[in-house]
This record gives sequence, structure tokens and C-alpha cells, in this order.
Amino acid sequence: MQIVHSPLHLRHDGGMELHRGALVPCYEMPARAEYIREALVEAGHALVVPRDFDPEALLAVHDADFVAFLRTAHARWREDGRDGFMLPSGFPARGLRRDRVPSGISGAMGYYAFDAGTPIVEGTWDAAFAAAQCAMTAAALVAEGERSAYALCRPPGHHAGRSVYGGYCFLNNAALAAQQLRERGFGKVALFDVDYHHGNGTQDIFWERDDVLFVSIHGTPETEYPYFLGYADERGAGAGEGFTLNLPLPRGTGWDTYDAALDTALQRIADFGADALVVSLGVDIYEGDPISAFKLGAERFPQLGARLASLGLPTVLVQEGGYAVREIGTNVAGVLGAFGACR
Ligand code: SP5
Ligand code: ZN
Repeated sequence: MQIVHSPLHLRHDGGMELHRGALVPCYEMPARAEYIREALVEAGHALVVPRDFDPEALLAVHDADFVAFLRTAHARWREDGRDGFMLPSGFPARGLRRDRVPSGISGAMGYYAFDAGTPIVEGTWDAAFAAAQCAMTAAALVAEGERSAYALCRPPGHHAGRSVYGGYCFLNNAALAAQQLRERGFGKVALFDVDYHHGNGTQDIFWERDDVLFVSIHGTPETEYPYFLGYADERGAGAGEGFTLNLPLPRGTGWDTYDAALDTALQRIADFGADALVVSLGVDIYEGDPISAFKLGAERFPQLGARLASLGLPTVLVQEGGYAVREIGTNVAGVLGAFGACR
């Protein structure tokens, strides 16, 4: 399988995140992508660099003011006399105004962010845009005839909505891949999100669309991040009603329960009549993940890869989360190896 990857991901580094009341080094660190790349090259996959997409391509899934904010945020922070990583400290919650963006960088940051766990540093835009280009390139490869392609994206993307960032995500790589597939001739695209955390950004982007089916298996937002989206009663709206399917599972979920949810998810994708598949591939469903709570051993990743391949669809796999850094490469290689073996 071709692996689309850019070393520019290294430019997004050096932040701390607010975690359980303390500033701790980010779980989402550069070593994640380095270990994945090493394991995939070792396994014999071919590395390719992303193509140069026009930034205009982002505007199919993100608002222009949001993209402009991300591009200029850290320069504005420095103009304000500050340096280092940026974290917001106030958000437009109930009773506060959301109809205007404050002119100062601190207010603007709180307006566009939804958590204090997603620092922006000087190189964040370069890394996020490169990751988006990786995802769009993988989609182009599949549209040109590859059965599958994998975008080794970092930072991840599925928590980023039309005009909101958070959850270590800035631009929604998987949504951009799905959009590219639509524009390149696939009439119906299924986006299956297996990351431990609900893909609130992806759901937001496709909420009112019936041409992109969003299906997600994740830790229940009753207790798990991102808390405020991902419940089973969210089914889409307008033309998109019935084209969102959330399958939340409790902490401690093991393979039998997970596998049954997989049956439901794959059946929905088959019933939809998808012409192509995008997988938001978070490997934080692993039992050793430091911020997640499913109980899936490393041997489950090849099983997951085989089940994804069994749909028989042209498939773009997009890297999302996974924070057990030592095992992350093995787990991703397990999915991709089994997927390739089932073609
Ligand atoms: C892409 C992705 O996987 N983003 C995840 C972002 C999660 N950020 C906040 C995590 C807070 C989890 N707290 C759990 C405590 C476990 N000790
Ligand atoms: Zn996750």
C-alpha cells in the first residue's frame, strides 16, 4: 500500500496540554508519526510525498475565516508580545456572544477552539496543511485506480469541524479525503471512524449531507472526550437525516462487544451502497493507550484490517489518534498488512 507522508509534521511540536487540571507534555507528539513511518517502511510499504494542493481545496469543508485564523494565529500571538505554545482560556459558552469574533488573539483563539488541550505553535499551520495534503493525495491515488492508500497524517483531523479546532486536530484530513473522492467521481462515500474518540468534527461537516455517510464506533461521550457529541440519538438533519450513525461503547469494552458493533457499522455501510470508503484510523482503541479505555489487544488490529477490506471498496485510510507510542507502529502496520492481504 502507498503511504503518503510529509516530514513537515515535525514542525508541530513542543506544546503542553491541559489534562486533568495540570499542564502536561502533549500526548500527540512527533514521535508518533516517526514510529508509524518506520514500522510501515520495515513492513515493505512504499512512501510517497504529498501533492501540492491549492489551499482553496480546504474551503469545501472549512470556513474561510477559520482557515485564515489557523494560518495567522501564531504570528498574531507573537505580535502580541508572546511566544511559545498558545492555549485558550475562555470560550463562548451559554449566555455569551458567538456572533462576533473578538479582534484580539486571545478572544479569537477561544472563539475557534473547543478545548485547552490543543496548542498552536509556530509550525502548526505548516504541519496541519501538509497533513491535509497527505489525505487529499491518498484520495487522488485511489480515484486514479489504487485499491487503497494510507495517509500518515499528523496532526490528526477528526475533531476539527467546519470552523472549530480541538482534540489535537486543526484541519479535518479525513473529511478532505472524502470530499476529494466525491469530486473525483465517487457518488457515495462512507466515512467510518474507528478512533476511540467520537469524530465530532467530521460529524459536524457532513451532518446535513446524504452523499457522505458518517459511521463511528467510540467510547461513550457520557464519560469520554469530547463529551458533547457522539450520542446514539444523533442521526443527521435535513437531507442528511439517517446518514450519521453513532455506536458509543462503555469504558472497558472488549473484542466481543466491539466486534458486534463492527458488524452493525459494516452492515450500514453496505446498505448505504457506498462507492468508496474513508477510514478515520485511530489506534487509541488499543488496550495500552494512555488516555483511552477499550480492552483490545494488538492481535485485534489485523482482524480490524481484514474486516475493513471485506467491504471490497476503494479505501483511503487516514491516521487519527493513538498514543501508546511504543506500539503505535505495530498496530497501524497490523491493520494495513491485513487490509492489503485481503485485496
Ligand atoms: C485525535 C484524538 O485522538 N484526539 C484525542 C484528544 C483527547 N484530548 C483530551 C483527552 C482527555 C482524556 N482524559 C482521560 C484521562 C485518562 N487518564
Ligand atoms: Zn482519539
